[in-house]
Amino acid sequence: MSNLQNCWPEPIVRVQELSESGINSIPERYIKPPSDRAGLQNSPGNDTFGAVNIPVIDLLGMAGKAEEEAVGRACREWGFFQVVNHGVSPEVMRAAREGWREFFHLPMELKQPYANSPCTYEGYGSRLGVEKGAVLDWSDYFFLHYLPTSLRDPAKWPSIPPHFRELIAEYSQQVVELSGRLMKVLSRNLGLPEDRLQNAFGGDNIGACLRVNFYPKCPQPDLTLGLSSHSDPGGLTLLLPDENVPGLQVRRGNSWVTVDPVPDAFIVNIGDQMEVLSNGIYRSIEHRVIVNSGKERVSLAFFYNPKSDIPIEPVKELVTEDRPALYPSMTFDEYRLYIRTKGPRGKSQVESLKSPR
Ligand SMILES: O=C(O)CCC(=O)C(=O)O
Repeated sequence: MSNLQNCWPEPIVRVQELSESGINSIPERYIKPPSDRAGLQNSPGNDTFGAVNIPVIDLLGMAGKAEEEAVGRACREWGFFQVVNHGVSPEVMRAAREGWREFFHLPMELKQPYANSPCTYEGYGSRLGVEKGAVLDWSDYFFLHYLPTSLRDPAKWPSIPPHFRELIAEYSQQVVELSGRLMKVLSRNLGLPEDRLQNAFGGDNIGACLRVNFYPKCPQPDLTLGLSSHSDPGGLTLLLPDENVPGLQVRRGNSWVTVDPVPDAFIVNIGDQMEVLSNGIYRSIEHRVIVNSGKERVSLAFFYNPKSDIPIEPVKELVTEDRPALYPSMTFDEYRLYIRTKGPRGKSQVESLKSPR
């Protein structure tokens, strides 16, 4: 990732500070073009056609074929699902989320030492992308690496609240285990040996990182977004949403479905690398986050990614004469430079790679 510059193109403004300053209109930098704004039409579990929610899958009640079919169908039709009884400790999940909430509420002088740069993105940040003059999102975040261990540096993780670093490591380990289990289910559902996708990701040498998003209250939520529409560049994302405040919207045709979070569930979605490996069978779907004037929101997005320097391409068993390879081979390092440079841009990158059929 050495091609990225060391400094942001403009001074960084913490959205939380803006929000807490008591302004009643948002600076122009955060105002989205009318076509990108959230509007007022959505509420949890509803889209413009009525009550809809992404599939909810109970891993305890299912084994083998049933689990495989439910997960596979969700990844083909929605690219998103919620998973319950997944094996990650609810106590650890809640403690991690509350620990991060506490971190964001620390005084600025305790957070500022973690300020990040676009070179690695690691640390406390307030923008994605380095284009001068870009319209920004209404959120701050903290980004850290968990795997590979050569990139893991707990000294760069928050040391407050007490024992937080150990908790982050415990949470991450449990989420990695769940991700590995889902990778097997996804492989089997494609008719592949269960380790096939994991091996294509680099076996034990995968990447894993955490981005914790903090969406402060916004005085004009209809003019902006907490996170612009994007598809995730990596493999799989396991999102722990705020238990009280909905905000995630998933694209469904021409409308947006606001996800109604199930208590103690993870929201799982397919990323671009998985769409590529599956030769377009699994779909990496655009999503975005809306904000509101009454409540702040915290979410923990855990990204399970391929080893960053190996070629990722459609697995050969899924390439046939009738279904030629839809995407060229590319390393994840090459691929993610796009989002790190331009910021979130819908599905434009993976779509631009697609070969015409
Ligand atoms: O906050 C959310 O609900 C979604 C976050 C997200 O899409 C991301 O971090 O990539």
